[in-house]
Amino acid sequence: MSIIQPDRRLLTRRRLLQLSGISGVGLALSSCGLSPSDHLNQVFEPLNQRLEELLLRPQTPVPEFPISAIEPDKLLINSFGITPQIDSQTFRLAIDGAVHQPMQISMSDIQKMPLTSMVIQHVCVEGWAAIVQWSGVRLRDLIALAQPKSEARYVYFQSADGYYESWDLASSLHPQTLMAYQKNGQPLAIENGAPLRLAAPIKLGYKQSKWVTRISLTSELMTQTGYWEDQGYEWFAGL
Ligand SMILES: Nc1nc2c(c(=O)[nH]1)N[C@H]1C(S)=C(S)[C@@H](COP(=O)(O)O)O[C@H]1N2
Ligand SMILES: [Mo]
Repeated sequence: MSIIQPDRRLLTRRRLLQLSGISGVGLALSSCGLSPSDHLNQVFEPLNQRLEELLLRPQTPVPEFPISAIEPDKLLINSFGITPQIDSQTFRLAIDGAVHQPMQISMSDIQKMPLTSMVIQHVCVEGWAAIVQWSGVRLRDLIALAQPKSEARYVYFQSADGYYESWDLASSLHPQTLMAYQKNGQPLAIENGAPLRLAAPIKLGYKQSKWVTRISLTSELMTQTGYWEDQGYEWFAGL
């Protein structure tokens, strides 16, 4: 299964990773619907991650698209199960784990934080992509509020539909990694993950959890790394 290449720079980076022989990126892109039987990926993930972090320079901003490039009809709804209905008035996002200040934060408090908008490409491994504008709060600002402990290295995201994901901390602190509550200038639709979803130009679509209810920092990568990852998809899933 092929993937849309947003630009040559990304192709070059991916090539580099493939040539280095350490990347699972190629593996993931061909694994749609398959379930690799080997667990070697798991074992090598931390090594992979360190090298990928180095090669991809996770804090480097990804070039954005103009507003005129937005493709409103191209973002396909991709949900593995039921669409949870969340009351944004009573909703609280929990941030806990390896933090000094565990917290529960309301949407109105989140919406008082600085708003960041970006027009980026969303890439799904199933072979489609869409240029979308996401607006919301930087995940790094939320994580900073909870005061991460020095041992924090990974970030787990729990979603209301039972979906779960984990990211490396560096990617989570990227300036274009957002907890979005708007899409294309409108409040986020329920199907797109309202009230709050992950959005970032640095990772594949399945890393971008919708309906996030809980963010937990950890020092270790635990066995259940993600809904699709646990079925064989690559964990880092960098673009
Ligand atoms: N909670 C949750 N988040 C999810 C998914 C899901 O099934 N549940 N699907 C993922 C996949 S594979 C993609 S491509 C995007 C799709 O986002 P969209 O439905 O807003 O287009 O959501 C991601 N986040
Ligand atoms: Mo996807």
